[in-house]
Amino acid sequence: MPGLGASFGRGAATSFQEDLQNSDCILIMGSNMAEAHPVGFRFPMMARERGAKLIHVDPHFSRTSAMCQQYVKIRTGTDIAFLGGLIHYILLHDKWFKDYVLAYTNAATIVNDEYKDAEDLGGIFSGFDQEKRTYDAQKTWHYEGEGEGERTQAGHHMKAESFTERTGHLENPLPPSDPTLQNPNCVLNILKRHYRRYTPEMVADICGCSEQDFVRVAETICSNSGRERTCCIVYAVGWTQHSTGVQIIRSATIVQLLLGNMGRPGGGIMAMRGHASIQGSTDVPTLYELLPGYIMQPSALRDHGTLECYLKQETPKTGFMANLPKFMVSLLKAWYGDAATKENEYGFKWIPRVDDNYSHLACMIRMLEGKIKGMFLFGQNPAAGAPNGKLNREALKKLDWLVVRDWFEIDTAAFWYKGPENPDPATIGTEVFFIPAASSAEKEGTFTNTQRLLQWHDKAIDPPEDCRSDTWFVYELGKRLKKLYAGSTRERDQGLLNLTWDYEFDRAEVLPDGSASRIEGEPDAQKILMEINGYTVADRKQVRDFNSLRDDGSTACGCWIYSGVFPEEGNNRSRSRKLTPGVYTSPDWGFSWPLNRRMMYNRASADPDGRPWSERKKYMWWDEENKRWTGPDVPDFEPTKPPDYRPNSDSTGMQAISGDAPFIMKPDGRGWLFAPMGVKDGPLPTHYEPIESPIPNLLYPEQRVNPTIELYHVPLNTYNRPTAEYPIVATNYRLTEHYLSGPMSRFDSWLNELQPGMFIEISAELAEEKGIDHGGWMVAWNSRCAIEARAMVTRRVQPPIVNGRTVHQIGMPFHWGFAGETVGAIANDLTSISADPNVSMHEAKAFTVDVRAGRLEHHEDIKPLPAAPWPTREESPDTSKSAQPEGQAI
Ligand SMILES: Nc1nc2c(c(=O)[nH]1)N[C@H]1C(S)=C(S)[C@@H](COP(=O)(O)OP(=O)(O)OC[C@H]3O[C@@H](n4cnc5c(=O)[nH]c(N)nc54)[C@H](O)[C@@H]3O)O[C@H]1N2
Ligand SMILES: Nc1nc2c(c(=O)[nH]1)N[C@H]1C(S)=C(S)[C@@H](COP(=O)(O)OP(=O)(O)OC[C@H]3O[C@@H](n4cnc5c(=O)[nH]c(N)nc54)[C@H](O)[C@@H]3O)O[C@H]1N2
Ligand SMILES: [Mo]
Repeated sequence: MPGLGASFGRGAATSFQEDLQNSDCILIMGSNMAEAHPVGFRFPMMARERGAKLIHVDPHFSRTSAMCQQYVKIRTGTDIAFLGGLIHYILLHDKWFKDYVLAYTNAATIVNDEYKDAEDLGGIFSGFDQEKRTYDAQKTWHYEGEGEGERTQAGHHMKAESFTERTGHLENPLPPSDPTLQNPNCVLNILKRHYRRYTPEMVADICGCSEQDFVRVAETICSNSGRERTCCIVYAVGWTQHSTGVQIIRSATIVQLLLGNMGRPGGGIMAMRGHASIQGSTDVPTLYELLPGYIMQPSALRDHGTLECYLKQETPKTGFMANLPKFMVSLLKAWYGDAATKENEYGFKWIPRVDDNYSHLACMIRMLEGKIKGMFLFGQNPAAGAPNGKLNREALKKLDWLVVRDWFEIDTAAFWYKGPENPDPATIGTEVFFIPAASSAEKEGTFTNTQRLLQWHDKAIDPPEDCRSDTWFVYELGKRLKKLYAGSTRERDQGLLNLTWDYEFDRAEVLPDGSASRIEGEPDAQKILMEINGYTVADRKQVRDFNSLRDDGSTACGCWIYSGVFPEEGNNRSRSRKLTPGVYTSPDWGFSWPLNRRMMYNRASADPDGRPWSERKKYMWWDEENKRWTGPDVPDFEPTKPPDYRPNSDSTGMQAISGDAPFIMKPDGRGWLFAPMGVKDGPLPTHYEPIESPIPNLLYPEQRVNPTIELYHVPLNTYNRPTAEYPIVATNYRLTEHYLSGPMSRFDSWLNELQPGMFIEISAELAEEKGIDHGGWMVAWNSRCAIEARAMVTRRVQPPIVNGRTVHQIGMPFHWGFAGETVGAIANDLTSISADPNVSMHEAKAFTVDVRAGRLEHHEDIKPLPAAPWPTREESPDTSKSAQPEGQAI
């Protein structure tokens, strides 16, 4: 089962945190960077010292807000309205960076004329299948002349997460365009129409901010973008954890492309990722629908029977991902070694095929339904950390066995005898195996941080007693399984039997104090990294980088995007620690994928002719004398392709990308303002209300929420109706002093002293209305559960005025549970399970509740309150207006 963490903070920063110091303006939105990324926050602070403007847009005022010159309070879940307002403002006031936009984006590209915009169809786009509640993008969103083609989108069960699925496929790398922008179907005109009603008034009405505050933000961002200045956008899970999360991030990319901020110093989009190495766990994924390096997992529901069919279907004709066959075959060689031959398609048939949504949340629903027998849990605490904590705990009770490998007896390991429901162990059949895990200081390996940087850490000491590293455990488990299945002739066992499994330590493992390790059987993490980097099969020499990979079985590589991290014996680049004075890209500090490149799309830092846009914002440029791209970073471009190179419409692969097209992953090399494919809920971000929201959609009254959202209608997972029953908007967030669902901090007495217990932040107005005292107890509940906590009455949360009416909004940390030195209510008992269509993300950042003063008298109170029967799965294809209860669509 994929890691919970992995499914929460998807994305990758386009740049590196040190580069934030070069920004002239930083918009922090959906992130509390000062508290959740306090070390990296020094760079926005350095920018501010140099005169940059910092802006924070967030439902609650935090330490980040306090450090910014502008703070705008918004209602949670309304970011697309805000960012759509920015797009409208940029276009209306002609603030877009014309030379950049016309050359580097698909602004001038013509979309086929069957395309109908959400603006014309009341909030849905053409190509929508009412029954399945999915879009067929290929049908009507494509560029002029592309036609439907052979390729279809992956089914709904496959999230659009592989590079090839995201970047799509074009027959013609030079799609028809109108650089004069007269054609009504060119992207920029579609964009103008789509956002024409996202006016400052509309933004203020939906988001609950003031028009003036919004306009001030828009002016600040626009006046700090262009040739001479750049603006960066920083986000984290305040954006991702929404039913529209992927589209919120898309909106930011549109803003940044229009303003010419992508691929330039001080620009870009900084995805602030979470857990140590969560970036790593999506790169070499713990995800069900991806193979390492964002290669699509073969699917049982597509034409993936043979490697040939798979590659034929998935390989784009143009752009960088045309290299897919090299990466795929090299991956198979790394996994299956000598057993992978041309004759058996390198063992392709041994890879399991996906046939449904197996993301964490979907699996917990299956578990609740009794369809899953056992679970291994490596460093994850779903009993408190996953949305709908109560449902998660109930699901665990349905298991036959559960293995928890952790440092502490966490909530998920103790669910059978402790917890808000006072469980009776005699009634629970789950056998729980608690296995102690080594901590990061007790093992060696790499972390990949938020800026795609791999850094090696040595083992400082051996883990105590029976604690072992996760690598030790998995390696040992693999060895035992191989032994168990040895000699089997069943086809389905051959993958396991042929798996290369040879990471023995064949050098002495010496600890920093010079003593020998006493851990027997610890695999050599360095060997694993060497395999990930890749090697030539004949002589087992490390390959320099992924440009050396081949599709004929002569090379092996465990994860192509990491190739180059260990380019030759003895050169573990993730271990390098050299700071080069004066070069802030620090190319000798760790290894930044891909190819040790710090900033993605950096070809865009030069103009179409290859000259820096300005002296002040110089980064990479074309060196005419030496005929190559140069600058302080690794060019994100073919190093010797001149700016004036032009393909023709028959060109394939990288040949099809012209010398002035910086977005080489895309099949046309352009930044996509309009996405003709690759997103499942629309080619343009559109404002929808959160699944739970007390107000209608002011922009599209007929279409309340994202029409493609996946809902799970099971008794413990009801959704609150947009009625007066749960009128209060709620969100949640982190505290510097605690970590996630709390195991890593709730067992630490010093941190507990600093933040001793669960609380809910409420406004003075709400406190007065409900008679709740500051510091006193309060109860928050909805149709799923009820929790009690101390009330913090504060001006840090203030009710937004939405469409002329006061909407109360509250916020709370989500760090507590029932295990640990301090215990407290679980915020996630109030959140629900749902899945956004692109990445299966839940909507923990926006839900509804009601509150009262006082305490929960006894645990009986926690029984779910009467659930509204609407919406059900059957009823929810309801974009047909007539079927709507209360005239509203979900
Ligand atoms: N101390 C500490 N540091 C951490 C963690 C921790 O638990 N403790 N966790 C780590 C992990 S795994 C992650 S993923 C990162 C997460 O880092 P962040 O995303 O910064 O963490 P949060 O505090 O959950 O959410 C950020 C902000 O989003 C706001 N927000 C909520 N809803 C919305 C919305 O609809 N729109 C907007 N614009 N803002 C909204 C919240 O009010 C909050 O201020 O932090 C990492 N760092
Ligand atoms: N309501 C709400 N829910 C959220 C979020 C939110 O903002 N709001 N954020 C979400 C996000 S972004 C994330 S990342 C998830 C995180 O959710 P989880 O992944 O469940 O994170 P933790 O609660 O920190 O649990 C991690 C566990 O790993 C253990 N551990 C640490 N190191 C190791 C190791 O090396 N080996 C092993 N075996 N165990 C180890 C720790 O002791 C801890 O018990 O929570 C999500 N849930
Ligand atoms: Mo996270």
